[in-house]
Amino acid sequence: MIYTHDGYQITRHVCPRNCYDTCGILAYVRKGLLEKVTGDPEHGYTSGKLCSKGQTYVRRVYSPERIRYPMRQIGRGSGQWERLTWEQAMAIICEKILDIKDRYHSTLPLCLNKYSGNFGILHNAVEGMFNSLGPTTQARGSPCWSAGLDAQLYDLGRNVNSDPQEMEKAGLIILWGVNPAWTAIHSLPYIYRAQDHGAKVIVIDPIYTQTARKANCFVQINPGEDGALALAIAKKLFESGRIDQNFIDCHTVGWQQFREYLVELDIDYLAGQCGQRLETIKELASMMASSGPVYIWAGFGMQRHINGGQSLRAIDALAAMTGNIGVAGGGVQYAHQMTWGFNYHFLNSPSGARYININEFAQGLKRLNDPPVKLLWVSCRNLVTQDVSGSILTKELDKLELIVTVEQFLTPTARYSDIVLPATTQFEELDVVPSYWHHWIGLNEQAIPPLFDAKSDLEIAQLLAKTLNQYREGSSSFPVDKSHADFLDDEFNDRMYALLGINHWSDLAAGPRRAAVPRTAWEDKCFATNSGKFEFFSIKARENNLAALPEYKAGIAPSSKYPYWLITSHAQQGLNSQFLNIETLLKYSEQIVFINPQTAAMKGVVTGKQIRVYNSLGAITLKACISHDTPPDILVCHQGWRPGEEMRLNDLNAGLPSDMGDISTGSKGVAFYDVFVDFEIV
Ligand SMILES: Nc1nc2c(c(=O)[nH]1)N[C@H]1C(S)=C(S)[C@@H](COP(=O)(O)OP(=O)(O)OC[C@H]3O[C@@H](n4cnc5c(=O)[nH]c(N)nc54)[C@H](O)[C@@H]3O)O[C@H]1N2
Ligand SMILES: Nc1nc2c(c(=O)[nH]1)N[C@H]1C(S)=C(S)[C@@H](COP(=O)(O)OP(=O)(O)OC[C@H]3O[C@@H](n4cnc5c(=O)[nH]c(N)nc54)[C@H](O)[C@@H]3O)O[C@H]1N2
Ligand code: SF4
Ligand SMILES: [Mo]
Repeated sequence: MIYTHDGYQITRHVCPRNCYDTCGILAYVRKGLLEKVTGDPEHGYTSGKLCSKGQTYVRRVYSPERIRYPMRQIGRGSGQWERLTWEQAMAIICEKILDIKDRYHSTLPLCLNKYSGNFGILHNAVEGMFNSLGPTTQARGSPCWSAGLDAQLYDLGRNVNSDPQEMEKAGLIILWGVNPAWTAIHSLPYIYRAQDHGAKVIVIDPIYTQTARKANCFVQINPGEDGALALAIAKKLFESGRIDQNFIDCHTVGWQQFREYLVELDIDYLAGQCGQRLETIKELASMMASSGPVYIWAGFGMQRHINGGQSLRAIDALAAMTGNIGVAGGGVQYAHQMTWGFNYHFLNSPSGARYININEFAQGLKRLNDPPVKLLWVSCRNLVTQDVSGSILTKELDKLELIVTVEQFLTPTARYSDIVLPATTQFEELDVVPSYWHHWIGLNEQAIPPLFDAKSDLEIAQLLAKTLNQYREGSSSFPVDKSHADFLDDEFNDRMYALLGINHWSDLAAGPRRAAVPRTAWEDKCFATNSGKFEFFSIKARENNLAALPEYKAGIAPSSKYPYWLITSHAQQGLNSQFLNIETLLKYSEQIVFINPQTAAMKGVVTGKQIRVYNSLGAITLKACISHDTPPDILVCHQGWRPGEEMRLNDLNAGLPSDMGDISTGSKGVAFYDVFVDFEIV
């Protein structure tokens, strides 16, 4: 698996962050030291390139800030840490687990909160270990993509997408609430190539983003009003007969009802709602009708609103009525789960588990009393900065008897814990990592031994299971003697091997493989809905108390008390709360709020001024930057965590639920971008 070249041992890796791109990486090790990383040229989508965050990996691995040893905090939040051995840490945790079990005659007071720090499949060991303890309490759902996933399940039946490379074949690309120039940079070459072939690119976003700068046409939409825009365009196309009747007749159900609905719609009202002139809608309709295949990339950003799922259903309907589904270079691309068909044997059975919506975690902790949660295990998460309702959350955390966080850095969540356990990076462990955007899967080899006392989430799960059983036989059924490789053997199956065209996962050492899934999603037009067709009218949606049709559902608008939106979209140099603590990225380490010049002038704010941004939930102080990129009624502040930063953007976020998410992830999504504030000079 490892070969040498110029004195280096070169190993293959995958960036396991929650990122569209899931890049292939090569690591260069000499004399046991990781000296450099590059992109893996064998990766067909990321083609040997890494983003600025990926370029920091050597510094991240050897960062002086890394947690080196298990540690106990004397007084939660005190900052007084004492080093423990693994044996001591495990003893404290196991004694507490058994004590709780005895007092409550139940394992339900044990709670797990895990999400997206590392998407490697062996990290599912954490859930597996927890499930092996008996019925526990677990955070379920996603802060990220649930509403959009459900929308496409209603319309299409499965979460499937086309190969991003298909963009090259598009006549028109619509980047709808997505900012790939920051969040998925490896998609840009395909967009540029399409432009070279004559394709036009439209960006639909409330903010004039870096992606918008690359477009031929920018539509500055009112937040949460994508449904209004999609339906207005749909009405225009329908009225002028520019629809694909053949596709509609052969491959859809519910057209009759949708058509009747379109007839009733008031286009002036819809245009007003989304903040567009009728001419713009007319122009967008004619671009859609005259440009060849239309490739719509519906981003996660557009669905972070109370009506996010319904808005995506309207976009899907627009694509379907114009025959833009199942055609090369067309479709509505959101995210896929086609290459995640592992066995998940080690998850064990979560039977009897009690769930808390991950987006209402604080409220869930507060609500559950019979029995209450007493121990929290946090893994691959920085919930204190990333979750909504931050201030309620910390109050609820205060009531817990033990918080254990498995981490690489002393994040605000780790600092809120009693015990931190040091986690390895992807260069110190074996794994396999799929993507939710492209169709490549890569092997993540081990390049170097774990630093200091770090262990992988899998090893930690095994150590906990083993120690618990030493204390009390039969406490955990999690397999303790298997290696990472044994677990990969268990996780792969014939279907995954056939999909990747390999006999064994270790064949991936020769390079990442593209799964043999269709490059064009739905090319056979056999949809996975109950009807087997694209469903304009979804009985399933109606059964779930949602509109059966992709009807217009208005977003919410600012009030006179809190007249500005606060949009906290994803940062260029951070990956959620990660990376801004790494030396080379520290120069981006100041939290800035971008304000339209007109708005700023009204309050006498100039660039560099500290302003207090507030609403009924709290207040935070930020440095202002005047920017023409944001409209007068929106403040923009990119999410992220910087060391030493106590202020948290999500303290201002009530975490309104979005409309969908239960069927794909077990809980509704969250309207991260429906936040309203006012501000003043400090
Ligand atoms: N550099 C970087 N890359 C990342 C991440 C990161 O933090 N940094 N995070 C990763 C993760 S976890 C995710 S989920 C993805 C997210 O990446 P994207 O899918 O690009 O999503 P966001 O950044 O949330 O928002 C994208 C755009 O949606 C716009 N937007 C907000 N509200 C609306 C609306 O109502 N309508 C429309 N049309 N647009 C709207 C925002 O202004 C923003 O420019 O990126 C991944 N990649
Ligand atoms: N205001 C606002 N808030 C948001 C969003 C937004 O747009 N605006 N976006 C939301 C979205 S889309 C998402 S996906 C969430 C993401 O929220 P989280 O899933 O909490 O993701 P991260 O912030 O990346 O934090 C993951 C943590 O895992 C740690 N980690 C990395 N590798 C490992 C490992 O191998 N083992 C362990 N145990 N830990 C590891 C990292 O050091 C990091 O601290 O945030 C959400 N929060
Ligand atoms: S953060 Fe995203 S783009 Fe950057 S290296 Fe990782 S997967 Fe690639
Ligand atoms: Mo996300």
